[in-house]
Amino acid sequence: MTFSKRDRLRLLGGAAIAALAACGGGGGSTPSPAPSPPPPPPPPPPPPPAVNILRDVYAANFPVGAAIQASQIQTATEDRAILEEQFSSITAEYEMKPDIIAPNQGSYNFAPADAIVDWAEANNIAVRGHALLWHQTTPDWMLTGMVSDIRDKLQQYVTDVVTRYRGRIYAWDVVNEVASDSAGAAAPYRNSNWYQAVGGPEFIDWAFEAARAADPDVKLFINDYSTEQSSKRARLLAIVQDLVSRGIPVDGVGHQFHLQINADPADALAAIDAVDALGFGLENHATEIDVSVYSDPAECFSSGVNCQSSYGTRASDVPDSIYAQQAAIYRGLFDGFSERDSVTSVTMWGVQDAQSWLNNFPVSRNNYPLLFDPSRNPKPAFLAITDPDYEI
Ligand code: 9MR
Repeated sequence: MTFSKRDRLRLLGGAAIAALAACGGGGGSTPSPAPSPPPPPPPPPPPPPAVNILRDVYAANFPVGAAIQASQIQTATEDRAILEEQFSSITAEYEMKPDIIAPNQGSYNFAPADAIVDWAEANNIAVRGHALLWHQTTPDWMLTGMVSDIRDKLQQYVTDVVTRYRGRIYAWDVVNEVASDSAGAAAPYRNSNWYQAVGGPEFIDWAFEAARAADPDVKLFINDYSTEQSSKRARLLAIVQDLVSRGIPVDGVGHQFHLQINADPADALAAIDAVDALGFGLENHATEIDVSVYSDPAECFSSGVNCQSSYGTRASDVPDSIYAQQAAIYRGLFDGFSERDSVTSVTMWGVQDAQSWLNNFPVSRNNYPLLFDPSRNPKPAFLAITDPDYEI
């Protein structure tokens, strides 16, 4: 039997009390009866919880979030239990986007978003809002008519949604993925449906201004992917620089950080440092973290060719060395985030691997990019970021 330090202290305490009683305790002259045999040692304390608690490990640094779907929390699922135990923030994976909230002009569908926010509040979990404007989830009706109509519709939508959740959401991704992936006529802006309908990037200003007017306290973010790559980062930061210098109310930059297994955490941390170096005092949120077990070339993403072949349909099909590599990336990220005061929120893009969008992107193939496996077991990546003594 082995004893922990706590057991030993407890045993020593018990022995000290027994010794005191044997000496007559408080003194007095009556002769003591013959000593009775010492009591048996107390039973050992219950074993510590099987896993550390992610939200507690980083409580002094930032809330740790996960993207969730309403279906994960409406009944007592295993995912809900993990969320309630491990996470301190959530993001709706899609229920707070305009195509879900406002598929048709003139009526709103807030029920799934409300269910998520109500549950989060009841469980002392903060809510990160995502996303007021994204080219992929804009309902058609919003982009029809004259530019002034489009502006009015955007302002109305942003005002209504931000007002509804005022005081209940700590940050909004106001615009998502507005930077371009390459140099082109519209660069640094994405030549999106919004950019084309408005004839320029003014819709970004309108969205931020309407959001600020609706809630003076919520933090307003511009969110994008691939900021770990210097060319994309430069285009996003050019947009940020322009917005802030014109007084548009931007509080921070969201970095999605959808990484691959060959990623170097230093590149992601360089993106945080680049925002800090702008000197505007902006916050940084890591908003959609996952680390694919694959490493795919550019043409896999652009046209689905030359993608790495699937490891298989069972989590155990992935080599241990890959899980170890993934764990090292996660540890590098979380250590680096903890060292940077400007990082004020960190979110995983899902709870467990079966939920991940990467099972269907860039091709259909089982992927295992998150902290818990499809059976909801904590992975080496989870241990690496919750236990500094865990050896990768
Ligand atoms: O993971 C999300 C998926 O379930 C949704 O169907 C999709 C459309 O709403 O959005 C996915 O999340 C995206 C996020 O909102 C923005 N960055 C890329 C994410 C993956 O596509």
